[in-house]
Amino acid sequence: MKDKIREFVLGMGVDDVGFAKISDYNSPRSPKIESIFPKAQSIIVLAYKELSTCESPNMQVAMNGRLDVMEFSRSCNYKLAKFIEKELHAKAMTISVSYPLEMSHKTSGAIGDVSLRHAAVAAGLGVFGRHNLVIHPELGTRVLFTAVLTNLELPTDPPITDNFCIECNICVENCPGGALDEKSKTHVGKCLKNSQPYGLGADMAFRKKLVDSTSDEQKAMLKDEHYWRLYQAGFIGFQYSCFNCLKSCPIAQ
Ligand code: B12
Ligand code: SF4
Ligand code: SF4
Repeated sequence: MKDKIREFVLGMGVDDVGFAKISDYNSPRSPKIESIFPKAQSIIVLAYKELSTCESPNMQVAMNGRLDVMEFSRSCNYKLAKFIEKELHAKAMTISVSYPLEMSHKTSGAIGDVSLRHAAVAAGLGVFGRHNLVIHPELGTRVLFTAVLTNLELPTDPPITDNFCIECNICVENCPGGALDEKSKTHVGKCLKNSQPYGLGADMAFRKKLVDSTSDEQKAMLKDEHYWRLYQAGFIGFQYSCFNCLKSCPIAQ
């Protein structure tokens, strides 16, 4: 069964795939899988190489590369889920690259329904590095994940026991916000300030300032590039302005 699924996934152009029994997935801060899909038995994790666009100093181009992977991965997730339902006569549910996310005070909009890093580690696709990202043996850090949950019983792939991180600290030194200074913890606020300057925090601050401003100040604010970028983020979705930890890690590059 795993071979059939692997062949289907790799045939779509996905870079790698791994399997884990739900009981082997352990992400202490994430919701229990039973609360998402009570009969789920396994998680299938798909790995996609991030393009060299992440190296571009032009943030539109860098983000466009991310959008390409996101769109491709959404299609692959859906096709795999359909394959499982139609050909293997089982149930499947897709987990996307990042959003939609639960946007609440409880999660601060920073906890996915399934932690794809923990799922990738459980499925033998990589190990955590000093940057708190998962390093894949061939794709390095420039890898994104999606997943499909299913009630098929699929045995867990062997875990990776090597530690690829060489503790060179390049990721920590290249983080513009100091978000990686503390080991094994990404400081969410510090990262967001740099990686998503047109996110929820910026949107709230802009609106508050707008209502507290005079009519002339409001006109100036609406003509400002900052608002134009917020506007674009409003319909495109998350706009990352930093890829430093992802692109600077030398492993497998
Ligand atoms: C919300 C989110 C964020 C938030 C919050 C991050 C956070 N604290 O988890 C913010 C906006 C800060 C963020 C930033 C980034 N993100 Co993000 N993000 C997510 C998302 C949607 C959910 C993550 C989540 O649920 N976190 C909450 C819980 C699970 O985290 P946690 O238990 O507190 O674990 C943290 C630490 O304890 C530590 N950790 C946990 N266990 C262990 C074990 C060891 C041994 C070590 C060393 C560390 C460690 O890692 C976590 C980092 O704080 C995932 C997609 C998904 N559904 O998984 C993508 C995801 C994690 N992001 C990703 C990426 C690439 C990024 C960015 C590079 C931004 C960008 N330009 O793309 C940065 C990198 C930040 C970094 N170095 O950690 C990728 C990571 C791919 C990979 N190779 O690992 C993911 C998996 C998206 C994807 N589908 O591929 N992200
Ligand atoms: S994405 Fe940028 S700001 Fe966020 S942790 Fe990585 S290097 Fe730091
Ligand atoms: S840049 Fe260096 S310290 Fe950071 S994760 Fe990669 S190998 Fe580890």
